[in-house]
Amino acid sequence: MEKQELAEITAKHPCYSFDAHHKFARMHLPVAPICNISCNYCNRKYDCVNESRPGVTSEVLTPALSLEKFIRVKAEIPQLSVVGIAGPGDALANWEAVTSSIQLIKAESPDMIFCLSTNGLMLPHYGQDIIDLGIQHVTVTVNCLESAIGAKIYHHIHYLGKYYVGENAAELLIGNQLQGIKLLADNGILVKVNIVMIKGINDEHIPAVVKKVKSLGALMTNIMPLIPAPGSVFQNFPQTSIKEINALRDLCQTDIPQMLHCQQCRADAIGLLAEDQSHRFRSPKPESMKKCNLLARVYKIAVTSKI
Ligand code: CLF
Ligand code: SF4
Repeated sequence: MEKQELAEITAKHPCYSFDAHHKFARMHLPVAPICNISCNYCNRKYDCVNESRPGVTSEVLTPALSLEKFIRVKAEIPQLSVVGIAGPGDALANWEAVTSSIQLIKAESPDMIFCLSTNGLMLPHYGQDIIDLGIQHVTVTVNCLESAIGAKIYHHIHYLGKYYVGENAAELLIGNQLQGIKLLADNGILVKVNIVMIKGINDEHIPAVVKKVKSLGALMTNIMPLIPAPGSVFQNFPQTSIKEINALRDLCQTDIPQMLHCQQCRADAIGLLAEDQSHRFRSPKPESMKKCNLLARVYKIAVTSKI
């Protein structure tokens, strides 16, 4: 895609463009219930904290139901420009459902901009599929570059049928995140990197993360506060204050543009960033959704028991 064309698309993306966030709306498709890693700030009863605010659960949709919902939302919110996948687990741990949903919506509305967020573990495996599917915007959460720090942030990962913990897990995850960012950026995908600021764990290390992802081709970073989720390992950690976040953003602004207007949205958020309309479009639980939730629970038990 030409640079000019990408710039025009990005001008309509409410997260990538500050000017767009009052004018254009996004819709998240909650089609990704499963996650393949365990962040210590996450309680999987809630949405993925790498992109979302903890404490709000979402419905989970099948691809067919997400198309139905898209058609309803598009009819009522004409400023809708972006369809994104942001959990409630990881987009790439649910790749088949994500792919089918995007294909269905693309056939219905070819002009939509597609976006997804991921922890990056599976990027080296699905990066080419993302490019081929025509997704132009990808957010990767990268909290650190060193496995010793990562071991304090991630409890385990589940990768290609194996279960890893500690520094081995962190090293694999970080390596895949960085490799994936480079693959996407080299292919013209607009990569945003989210970083969760956890005081005493990665706060002093964040400027190094920003510099590294910039060198790999990331376009902007979004330094987000830790919101301690009840039931998570970090539940008693202090919430990072906006003053601390802003000081770090100011420091990193000299390296790469900073996102300043993130709302840490729900996995089923709909509308302008500051005016969530998701409650208007929620559907009663159909059988297919119950099956989705059951699948997520079974997977979680399997992963937790290292099967
Ligand atoms: Fe959604 Fe994320 Fe795409 Fe935006 S959200 S997948 S990039 S369309 Fe945006 Fe929400 Fe912040 Fe995410 S305000 S949590 S940065
Ligand atoms: Fe939770 Fe981390 Fe998975 Fe997101 S990537 S759902 S925060 S474990």
